[in-house]
Amino acid sequence: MALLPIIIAPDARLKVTCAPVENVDADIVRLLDDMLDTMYTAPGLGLAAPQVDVQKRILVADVSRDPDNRDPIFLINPELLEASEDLFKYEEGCLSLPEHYAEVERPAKIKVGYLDRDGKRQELEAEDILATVIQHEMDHLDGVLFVDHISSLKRSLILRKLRKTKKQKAKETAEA
Ligand code: GNR
Ligand code: NI
Repeated sequence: MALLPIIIAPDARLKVTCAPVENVDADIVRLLDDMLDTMYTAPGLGLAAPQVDVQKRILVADVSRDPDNRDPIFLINPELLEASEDLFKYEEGCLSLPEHYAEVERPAKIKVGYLDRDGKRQELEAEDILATVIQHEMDHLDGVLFVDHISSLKRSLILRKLRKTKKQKAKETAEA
């Protein structure tokens, strides 16, 4: 059990294409568990490895929102196998873009192939919020943030505010 620091945008480490996991070994399983703890503590509905400075194709998610009935999923090397024509619109947030939200439309139903935490090949079908969160996390693995799906005007506004907040935080740290 360990909580991992979450990288806040703008940061070059959120823009990289992550590498596939070669072997689901004990280190990967520990990372999955640490990511899940970090996600629940944040709290968030999902978390991708690059957000915690690990450039590997790994994500965790749990959209149950009920601490007494947790339903986590662990996806390693996820691949989109199918995506519906019909779309689902949802107000997205991101732990790497704190306090900023915007509506994004994505396929409403998806089918994903992946390795589970035992390294076994699995397939998963998801719809609505879970489909949205999985696609949001899979984007992170290719250096894509939800703001890359909205107008450049809204994106610039959000990134400018985040840059300002970062500068302010750095200044406060220097003064302390
Ligand atoms: O906590 C999160 N909520 C959320 C809401 C709508 C769409 C996607 C998400 S994922 C996000 C956590 C996060 O940043 N994952 O990368
Ligand atoms: Ni995110």
